[in-house]
Amino acid sequence: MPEKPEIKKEKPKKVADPIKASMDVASQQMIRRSHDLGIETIFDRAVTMKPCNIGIQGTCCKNCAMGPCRLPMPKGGIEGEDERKGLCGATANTIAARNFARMVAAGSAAHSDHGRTVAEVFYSVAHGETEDYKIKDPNKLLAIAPHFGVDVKVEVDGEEADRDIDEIAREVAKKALAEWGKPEGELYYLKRAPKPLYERWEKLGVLPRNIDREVVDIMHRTHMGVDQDYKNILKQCTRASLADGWGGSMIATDLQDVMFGTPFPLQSEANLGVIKEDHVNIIVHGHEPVLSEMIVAMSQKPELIEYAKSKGAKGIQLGGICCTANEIFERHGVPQAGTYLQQELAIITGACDAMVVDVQCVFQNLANVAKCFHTKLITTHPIAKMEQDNVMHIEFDEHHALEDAERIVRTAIDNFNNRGSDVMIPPYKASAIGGFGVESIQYHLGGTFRGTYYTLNDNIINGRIRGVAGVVGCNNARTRHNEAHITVVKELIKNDVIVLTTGCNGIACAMHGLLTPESAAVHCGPGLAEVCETVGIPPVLHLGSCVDNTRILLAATEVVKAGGLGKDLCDLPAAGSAPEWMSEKAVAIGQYFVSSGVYTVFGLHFPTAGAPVFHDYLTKDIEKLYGGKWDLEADPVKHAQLMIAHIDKKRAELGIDKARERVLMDMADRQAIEG
Ligand code: BF8
Repeated sequence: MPEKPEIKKEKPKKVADPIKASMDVASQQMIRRSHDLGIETIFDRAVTMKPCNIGIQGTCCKNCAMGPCRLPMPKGGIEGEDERKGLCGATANTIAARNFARMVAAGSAAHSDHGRTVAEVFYSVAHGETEDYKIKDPNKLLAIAPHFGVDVKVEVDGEEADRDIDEIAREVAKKALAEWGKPEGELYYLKRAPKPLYERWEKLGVLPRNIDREVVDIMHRTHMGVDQDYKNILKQCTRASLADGWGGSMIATDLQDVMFGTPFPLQSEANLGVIKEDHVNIIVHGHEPVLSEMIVAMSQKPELIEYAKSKGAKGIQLGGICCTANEIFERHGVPQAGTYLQQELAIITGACDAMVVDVQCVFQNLANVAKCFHTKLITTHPIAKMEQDNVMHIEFDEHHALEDAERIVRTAIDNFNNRGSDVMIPPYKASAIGGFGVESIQYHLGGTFRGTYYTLNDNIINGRIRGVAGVVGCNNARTRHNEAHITVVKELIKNDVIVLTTGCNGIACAMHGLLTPESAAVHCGPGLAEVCETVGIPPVLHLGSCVDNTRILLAATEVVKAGGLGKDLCDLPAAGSAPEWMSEKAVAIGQYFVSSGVYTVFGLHFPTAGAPVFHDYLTKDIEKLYGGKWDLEADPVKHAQLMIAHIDKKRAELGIDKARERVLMDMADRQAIEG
C-alpha cells in the first residue's frame, strides 16, 4: 500500500516581539495591532530576513558582470598579507572604498537634488513665475547674498543705498542654481567655513567644483577598472560630501528659510497620539518642504476646513513623518506623528485618511499596509512613484502648487467617511519645543553687547557646558527603535554636553520628552541644567531636518568666531553621532562632518568591516588630514562615552579642562592687582 503523503503543517510566520522592536509604547501597541490584523511590517521582516553577511562588511563588488565578487573576512581574521581579490584583482580595500564612495554619492545626490528643487522654486519666485511661494524672510536673503558674492548695497549719486530686494533675489537665484553645474571655480559657500579649515581643503585639493560634477566623478571613478587606490577614492568622497554639506544641503536650508521663514522656537507635540479620531488626518511624509508648505497652507484654508466639517469631521489634522515632519514642525509647529520606523504604524491606526509622500525614506510596503485600510497613499514626485495599483499619483508642480495641494487635501477629506470602525490611536504623545537654528541660538545663548555666541562660549570655557554634540540620523530596523538615540542623548546631557539634533533623532527626542526646558532638571548634569534653566531652553536643541545639519556646521563656525575655543572646527570640544543610522545620506553627512574636523561616531555597524586597512584609514589616519575621523560603537552608553572622551581631550588641548572657580575679590585684592 502506498504510504499516505505526510501533510506538512505550515509553520506560523515569525513576527517581531513588539517590546524588543521598539522602546516606544505607542509603536509597541501598533506593532501588536498589526499582528492582530495579520499585517506585516518592517519589524516582522527584520526578524525573518537576515542581512547579507558579506554586503554588511562592504566587500561585495557588483560593479561589473563578472561578479558579484565576494570577499568576506575569514572567520579567524587575516594573518600576514591580505590576498583576497576580485576577478579583476580589486582588493578588499578598493571594493569597500568604492562601495563607501557610492553611498556618499547617493547621499549627496539625494540631499543636493532636494536643494536643486528648492533653488529652482526660488528662481521661479525671484523671476515672478509663481505666485504660490513668496520671500517670507528678506533678512535671511540679505544675510546670504554676500556669500554668493551678491551686493546688497548700491551707489546712488555717490551715496550708498539699499539695493532693490527683487534684484538681489534674481542674482542670488541665478548664482545658487549655477552651483550645480558651473564650469569653473569652486562652490561659494566653502568660504563660510573657518579660514584654517578652508585652507586645509584647498591644500588637500578637495574644494568641490560644482555639486553635480563631484557626484558624477564618484560614479566614474568607481566604475570597473578606474580608481584602485582607496586613499584617492576617499579623497573624492570628501569632495562630494563637502559639495553636499557646504553646498546642496546648505543652499536648501538657506533658501527654504528665505521662502518659508527662518525657524524660531515654538511648541508642538510628537508621536502617533497626535492623530485625532474626529479630524481628517493627513500625514505628510518625505523631505521637500516645497510640497509640505503648500499642504500646511491648504489645511488652514477656512474653505477647506468647512469642507471637512461638511463631511462630519471637526477639522483637519496634519502630522509629519521623517524629515518632512521636521520641516513643518520647525516652521509651523505642526506635530510630528513619528520617525522613519513609524510610517507604517501611522496607517495602522486606521485613522490616516491620506498619506502624502514625496522623496526619500518612504517604504514601498506602505502601499501594502494602506491596502488593508481606507488610507489614500498619494505619491507626488515625478522621480518617486510606486508600482502597486492602490497608489494615487498627484504630481506636484511649483507653478500651480496651491492648486495641487488643494487637490490632495480634498482627496483626504473625501476619504474621511470611508474610514472603517477599526480605528485605534495610541494615546501617547509628548510636548516638544523645536525651531532652533543659528539665529535663535545666538538669541538665547549670545550676548547683547559682546560677541555673538558669547554666553555659549563662556559657559563652555567655564565648564558648565562640557561640550557640544550633534546627534542626528535615522532609525534602523536592525536595532530597537529609538533606544540608542535616547540612551546616547541622555548620557551626553547627563554629562553636561549640550545636544544639537536633527532628522529622526530629533523626532525621537521629541517623542521621549527631551525637547522641553523642564527635562533639563530631570536628565542633565548640574552645569547644563543651570544654563538651560537660566535661559529657558531644552538641553536638546532641535535644528530641523537632515539638510539642516548644515545649521550645526554654521553654529559650530559661530562658536569658533566668538573666540576662546580655538581657531578651527576641529579645535572645539564637540563631536557628532548617528546612533541608528541606515541611509546613504547618513554616510554623506558623516563624511562631511569628518572632513570638516568633527569626530563622528556611528552606531550599529560600519560598511567597511571587511576591509580592515581601509577601515583603519577612516577611523584613525584621516584625522591627520582633516582634524576629524570616523568611529564606530554599537553600545549606546560606550558610544556617548567615546564622544565625551573626545570632548575632554579637546578641552585639555584648549587648556580649559580644569574647573575654574570664580574668585570674589575684595578691595584689598583689587588694590594689590592695581598696584
Ligand atoms: O533625511 S534621519 S531615516 S528621514 S535619512 Fe530618513 Fe534618516 Fe530619518 Fe530624513 Ni535623514
